[in-house]
Amino acid sequence: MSKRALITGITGQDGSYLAEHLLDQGYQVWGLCRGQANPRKDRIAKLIPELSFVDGDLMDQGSLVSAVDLVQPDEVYNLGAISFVPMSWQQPELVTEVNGTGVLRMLEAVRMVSGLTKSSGGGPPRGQIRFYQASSSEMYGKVAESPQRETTSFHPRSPYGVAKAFGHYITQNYRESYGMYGVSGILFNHESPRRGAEFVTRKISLAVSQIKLGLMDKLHLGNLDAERDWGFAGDYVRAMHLMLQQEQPGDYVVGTGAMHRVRDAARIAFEHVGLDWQEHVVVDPGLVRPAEVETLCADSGNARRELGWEPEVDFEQLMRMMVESDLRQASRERDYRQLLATGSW
Ligand code: NDP
Ligand code: GDR
Repeated sequence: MSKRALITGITGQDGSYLAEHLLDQGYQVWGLCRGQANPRKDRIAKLIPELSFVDGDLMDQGSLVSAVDLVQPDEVYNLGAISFVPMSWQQPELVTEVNGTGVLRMLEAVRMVSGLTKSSGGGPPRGQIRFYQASSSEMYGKVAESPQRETTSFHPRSPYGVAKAFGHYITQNYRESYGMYGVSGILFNHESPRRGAEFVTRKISLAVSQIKLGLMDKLHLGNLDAERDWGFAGDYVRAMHLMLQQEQPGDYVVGTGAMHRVRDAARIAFEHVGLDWQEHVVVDPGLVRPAEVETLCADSGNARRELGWEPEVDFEQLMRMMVESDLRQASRERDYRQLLATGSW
């Protein structure tokens, strides 16, 4: 019998890579989708035709219980969130509801369907359903030690980071209170050609492709000195799956251990198409955050030793992969527009 997985956040970057990975491993995969006509659902359904869908919203407890009951999954991956950090200053209450309380709702759905009640303490995990929570390096915020590991204390710098810390602790609490097999992956920034256009790496790769084709000239960025540990999303979903295959549940830090600045991302991307980044990048103080996370770097020693996980794509390869992908897409669109303008089909 093949295993069954339920993924929230299926229309997002990680949802798509994780679904592909699990299907490759022989799983049946369901994606939780919200809204009566979500255009992103059509896109992912075209990309991954083997996927099944179930309705639900992290804001709606009943819908989550119904979804878990219908799918009867072996594994639940809770990736759904409002994931763009600046949005969490604009709508802090909504972000807290989805990214924080939403985790609690998903855990409650798993607990109810599994029939779990209070743990008698200790012993092996109980219940059939294993739960993965998408925790974030944003919980470290103003870092207390570098690189950051599982034991590094949290000092989140945004409502997003605070909500993620709640999700992290409540997952630990369900493990301790109910004996649930629940784990959190503390993932550092990971990117890909499927990354949302609002995040800095994709904003850069999209702009570079447009500038190279003469369709725009300037790229406005905020803090060029912010340092991140950027990896490839396709590598990181392997770690999510491995975490749920361990005998004992545990939380793991996942990152490459290499740090780069925003300005390095811009330089590599522009250089890849033979351009000088300094001629095109404009610093816009309006894009600087109210409380910035200046630097993040992962110590993934535990994930490497205990899960046998290793990243395969480095930062330069990642930026070049994203630029190449956007350049192909932008060239196709330009050719299409030219065809339309000249009428020569
Ligand atoms: P995306 O922003 O690409 O995807 C977010 C997903 O969440 C979308 O599918 C969206 O669906 C869904 N979602 C939003 N609101 C709700 C809701 N109310 N109910 C159900 N689903 C909802 O994020 P990523 O794929 O990049 O990240 C996946 C997870 O990992 C997120 O939780 C993120 O916070 C976390 N994370 C990401 C990192 C990264 O670098 N990518 C690093 C660390 C953690 P819809 O189409 O309906 O809007
Ligand atoms: P982050 O990713 O906030 O780390 O969260 P993002 O790519 O948005 O920012 C990274 C760093 O770049 C700086 N920056 C800019 N960022 C954006 N978006 N746009 C700009 O123009 C710009 N200029 C400079 C930012 O200030 C920041 O320091 C991502 C998300 O995927 C979260 O959901 C996830 O939890 C964390 O990564 C780990």
